[in-house]
Amino acid sequence: MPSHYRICPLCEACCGLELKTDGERVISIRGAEHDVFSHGYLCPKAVALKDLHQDPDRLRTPLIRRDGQLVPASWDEAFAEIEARLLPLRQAHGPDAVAITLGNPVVHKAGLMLYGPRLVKALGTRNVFSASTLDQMPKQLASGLMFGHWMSVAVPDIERCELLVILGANPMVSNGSMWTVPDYRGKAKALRARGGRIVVIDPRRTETAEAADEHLAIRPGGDVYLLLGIAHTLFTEGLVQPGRLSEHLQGLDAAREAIAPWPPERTAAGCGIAAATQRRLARELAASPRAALYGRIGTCTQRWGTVNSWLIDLINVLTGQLDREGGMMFPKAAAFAANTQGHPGQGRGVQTGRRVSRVSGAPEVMGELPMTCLAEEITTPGPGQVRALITVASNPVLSAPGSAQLDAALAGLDFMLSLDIYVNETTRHADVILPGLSPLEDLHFDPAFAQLSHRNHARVSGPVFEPTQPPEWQTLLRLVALLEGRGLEADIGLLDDELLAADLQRSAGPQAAALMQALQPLRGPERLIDLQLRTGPYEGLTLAKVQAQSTLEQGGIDLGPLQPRIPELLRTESGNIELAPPAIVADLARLEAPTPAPPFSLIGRRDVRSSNSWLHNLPVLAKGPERCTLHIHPEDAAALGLGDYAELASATGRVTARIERADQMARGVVSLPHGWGHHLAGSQLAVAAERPGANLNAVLSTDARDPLSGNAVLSGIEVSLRAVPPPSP
Ligand SMILES: Nc1nc2c(c(=O)[nH]1)N[C@H]1C(S)=C(S)[C@@H](COP(=O)(O)OP(=O)(O)OC[C@H]3O[C@@H](n4cnc5c(=O)[nH]c(N)nc54)[C@H](O)[C@@H]3O)O[C@H]1N2
Ligand SMILES: Nc1nc2c(c(=O)[nH]1)N[C@H]1C(S)=C(S)[C@@H](COP(=O)(O)OP(=O)(O)OC[C@H]3O[C@@H](n4cnc5c(=O)[nH]c(N)nc54)[C@H](O)[C@@H]3O)O[C@H]1N2
Ligand code: SF4
Ligand SMILES: [Mo]
Repeated sequence: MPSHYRICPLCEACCGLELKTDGERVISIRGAEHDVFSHGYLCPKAVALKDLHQDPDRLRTPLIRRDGQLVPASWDEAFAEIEARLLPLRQAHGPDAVAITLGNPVVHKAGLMLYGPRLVKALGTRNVFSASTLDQMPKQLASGLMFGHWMSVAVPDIERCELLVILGANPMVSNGSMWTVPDYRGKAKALRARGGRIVVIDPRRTETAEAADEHLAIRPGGDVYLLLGIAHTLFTEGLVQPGRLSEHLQGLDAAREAIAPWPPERTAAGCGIAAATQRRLARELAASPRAALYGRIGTCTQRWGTVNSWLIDLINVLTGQLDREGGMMFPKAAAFAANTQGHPGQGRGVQTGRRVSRVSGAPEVMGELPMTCLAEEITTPGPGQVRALITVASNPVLSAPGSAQLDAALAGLDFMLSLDIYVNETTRHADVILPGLSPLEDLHFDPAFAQLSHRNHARVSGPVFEPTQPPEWQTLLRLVALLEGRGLEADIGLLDDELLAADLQRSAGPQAAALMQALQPLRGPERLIDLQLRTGPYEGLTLAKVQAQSTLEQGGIDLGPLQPRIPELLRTESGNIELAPPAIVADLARLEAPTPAPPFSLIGRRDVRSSNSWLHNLPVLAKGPERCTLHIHPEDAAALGLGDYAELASATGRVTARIERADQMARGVVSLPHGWGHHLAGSQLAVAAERPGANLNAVLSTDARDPLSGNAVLSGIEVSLRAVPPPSP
């Protein structure tokens, strides 16, 4: 029975897997024991790759809408339909009339990740939206402003750390985010076994908190106050000790001044954490020889997301923990890392607001507008109105706030194209759907997550089965060809060559032709990966070399523990770490004294057997207890007289959810996971529809954003609850 080495594409941990197959069937899936990065670890989702490969609902042919129904069609028919319907709309109304959304799996699929930007460029639209503004945009913006590049994000050096403080993340369940760290559980255990400590700051006593030394139940949305209190303590108690970084800092005095109004005694009410505790945390972070303060999605999906992300790294700098072994360090990826290219220690920094959204005037960040602006751009008449939409691996009807408005807006589009593998809540509105591959039919390489890994590595895995459809990079290029007016018969190979040659002309100048030659005979993503490895920071790496070592026996190439990278990594204009970016300091000036907490606040939650909205159709993950439940403290449930179900209402929406009493919740905080609500007519998700769950995003509103990054506010929403009978089936 053949065994295959395969990297899991389902989450950021990027675990190496061992698959045994028999003909077209998957027999078993285990962790790849010799993988240099994940060492045999895997989670329950990896096993579901078998169900995903075999899922009868997974699309295996294009679909076209005929007489209101989505029916199977050939690829040529599908592209002809796109040409006939999309191009005239764009011609008549201009490039901004066509919007695009890019979803989470784009980052996990090299073909989508490397060729998606080609489509975005060919569209030439300002209306680019992605899951980034429902997630980590604040982190990327703060990192960009401080260190000079969007992907210069520091991660905990967990294997050498002695004090790990986790704010708004649950890696025990999520398996890490903006921090590629397979087997967090094992690494956390080892940290504690060597005498280290873990502190988790989260409104819910999470799985990660249960396995830590200390849990502090913060008030939802209150992180800005806690972080200010910590930073203030560092300044006023003489604990500022950036050490080696001192000569690379810009704006230390401005940062001190911005924080001066916020002593812990003033911030305690806003975060629900006593002033003495805030001071103790500051002293511990400063005193530890190896400490990391790590903040993730809970700190980003707030009004103060960018300010929070800045404060976190400011504290890491002030305590001397940034860029130090065992602290927060910067990975050095073998390929695709802009912070390894260009001039070491010098750059142009990042900019935002080069365009603004038409309706709300929200600034562009990283080339994107906020996802919470999509619906209004479709429904508000006037020049530049969005009339057509392309969704690429995204399900905003479940994943974006204001679901009901967005769902209605999609129904009103003149044309919608989806690149997806399911007919789901979003793609049911499409006029044409072009399917992607099963992950087991596709090449796997991680352009993004190697830039966020707790240890440097290079790994790649090939398809386990012969592809049954064109790979998605080719689909994207066919769309580019249509948009460029090359027609239905365009030579995609030639287009690929031309686009790469043009890129090389810009980046490599006189060496372009020789490089192009060296990459023969590769095409598509493989050629781009080879190019990036060859021109990356590790001498002698090529795709062939990484492929040769990415086997079950060798498990990829280990490139060692993280090394200090400042000042070489910096790409700011000043060549220093910007400690007080003016936009962030100005935003902070608008922070007001804390107000009392509302009676009930709503937060989210993730489950080990789920991934956002799209693994709910796989039997191996769907079985067992219902996962889309509203967690509430038992005493709160009793006080409200709740039975088995409650209606949850915000100022803008309401849903009914099953109640689960959970003493992990702080009083006055309730939690519902996102990505559910699979009851909408026209979806083709037979398993998911059996237990559809409630859509959290139907309760959340499109109005609340972090103004700097455009990120949606998904946490700390004021809600009310009342007992209701079970929903009728
Ligand atoms: N309230 C609330 N909302 C949230 C969050 C939250 O915490 N709370 N989390 C947010 C976060 S962090 C994220 S990242 C977003 C995710 O939200 P989205 O980006 O919308 O992504 P998913 O829900 O992961 O849906 C993925 C889509 O890609 C399709 N797909 C899967 N594999 C492939 C493939 O190989 N090719 C193609 N073409 N399509 C594929 C799936 O069928 C599905 O339609 O949700 C966000 N929404
Ligand atoms: N099993 C599973 N794994 C996943 C996913 C999934 O859906 N399921 N999604 C993947 C994706 S797209 C992402 S982005 C990552 C996210 O990975 P993580 O960032 O680890 O995300 P969560 O598990 O949602 O943890 C966020 C934590 O923030 C807490 N929180 C909520 N509000 C606040 C607040 O105001 N302050 C603080 N301090 N904490 C708060 C929540 O209670 C929660 O425990 O996970 C990825 N991995
Ligand atoms: S932790 Fe993530 S990458 Fe690892 S097996 Fe699970 S889903 Fe796959
Ligand atoms: Mo995400």
